[in-house]
Amino acid sequence: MSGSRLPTAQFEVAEVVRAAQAADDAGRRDPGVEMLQVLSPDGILAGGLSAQVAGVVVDFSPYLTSSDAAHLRSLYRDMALIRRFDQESTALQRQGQLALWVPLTGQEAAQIGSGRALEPQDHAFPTYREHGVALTRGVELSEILRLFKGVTNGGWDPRKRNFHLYTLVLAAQSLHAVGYAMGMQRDQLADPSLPQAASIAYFGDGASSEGDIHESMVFAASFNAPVVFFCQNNQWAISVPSTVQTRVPIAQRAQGYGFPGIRVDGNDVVAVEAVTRWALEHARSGEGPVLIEAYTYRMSAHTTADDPTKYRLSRDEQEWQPRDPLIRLETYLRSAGLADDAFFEELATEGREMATAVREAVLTMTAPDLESRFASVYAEPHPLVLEELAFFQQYEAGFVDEGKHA
Ligand SMILES: Cc1ncc(C[n+]2csc(CCOP(=O)(O)OP(=O)(O)O)c2C)c(N)n1
Ligand SMILES: [Mg+2]
Repeated sequence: MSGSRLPTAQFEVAEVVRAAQAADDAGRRDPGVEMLQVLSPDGILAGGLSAQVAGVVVDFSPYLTSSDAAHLRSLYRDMALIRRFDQESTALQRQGQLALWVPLTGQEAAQIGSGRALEPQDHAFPTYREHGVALTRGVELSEILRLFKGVTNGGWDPRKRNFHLYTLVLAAQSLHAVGYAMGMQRDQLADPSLPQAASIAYFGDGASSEGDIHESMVFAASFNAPVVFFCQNNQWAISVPSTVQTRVPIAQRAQGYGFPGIRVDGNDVVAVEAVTRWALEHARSGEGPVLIEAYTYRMSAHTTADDPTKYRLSRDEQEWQPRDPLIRLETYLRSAGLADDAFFEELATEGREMATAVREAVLTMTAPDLESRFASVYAEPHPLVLEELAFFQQYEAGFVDEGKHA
């Protein structure tokens, strides 16, 4: 790109497509970095999992839960329910019930696998797309929709489930996660009867370019903070491909900070769960931070305000379709005789009932009254806020309510 002129939007799109193509040609799109996998896209399950991590062979097999049929079915159930929730939420947005929706389709395994690896005392710091992690933490799904309907500033109480509030400022939550981890580390040292705990910072491939991620990783390494950085590389930051964000696989960046980095198949729920369990235990037991790059694909739009046909190739979408995280687990469950038609039919019914309940909740949500919104700015009444409230009430009173005067 010439430095002598500012790029036009058209120029930027062409540049991005060229960069992606060049990365493809150079084999950088999927370079020789090892990607950990247990369940293949064909639904074939490997018996064990081990790999070189930061120069040491790590056996992840003790963290695999794949020999437990009920557990595998429950992982599938969580993925199916959250996909159904995603579909219903998209429909609700299209019908004008939500201001915006952020779909997660394609990322169910990355989210359910990592969420199920957490212990109750751990703390999760999400972006705006972690609906699957919310499900695993027991957050009421309709609470998420209160946020997207715009009738709450937060949606849920983070202290109840150790699932913090959605953060739209890219990567800001990684600083919160590290700070929280450092606090938990000190609390535990002061009171060894407290359980060892870790935090997990979710972020995307695009957010990995933010300064906050660098600062978080430096702090985490310096203070050996019990934190797991969990990057869902879904290949896109809105319209910018991940190949433009980084010249090396994101997992490899951990080396520069001096802690382990692992790339896992983000569409393989079994591997994601095992690797995240290992990483959390590593962090909790005082071994320090870990970076996990869950290599996945955003099968849908960035948000309901986005149209991916404007910037990405249908070729890529078709390439990722057979790697769908739900299909591969269904294939395995059926072929191993661990789930039959009745299981999948019951699950579909459960999904429909959940969707109906969520829809009813959204249709009956009401906005909080004006005073309470101003009252929650500070813990104590504040003269400036009171002044602003009075101004706003006067302003609102200036509108004629057509209903009343018709
Ligand atoms: C600090 C900051 N810069 C820019 C944005 C606008 N923005 C919102 S989402 C997004 C793309 C993020 O991509 P990625 O981190 O890969 O996460 P994904 O949306 O793919 O899950 C951008 C640029 C923002 N929210 N915050
Ligand atoms: Mg992304």
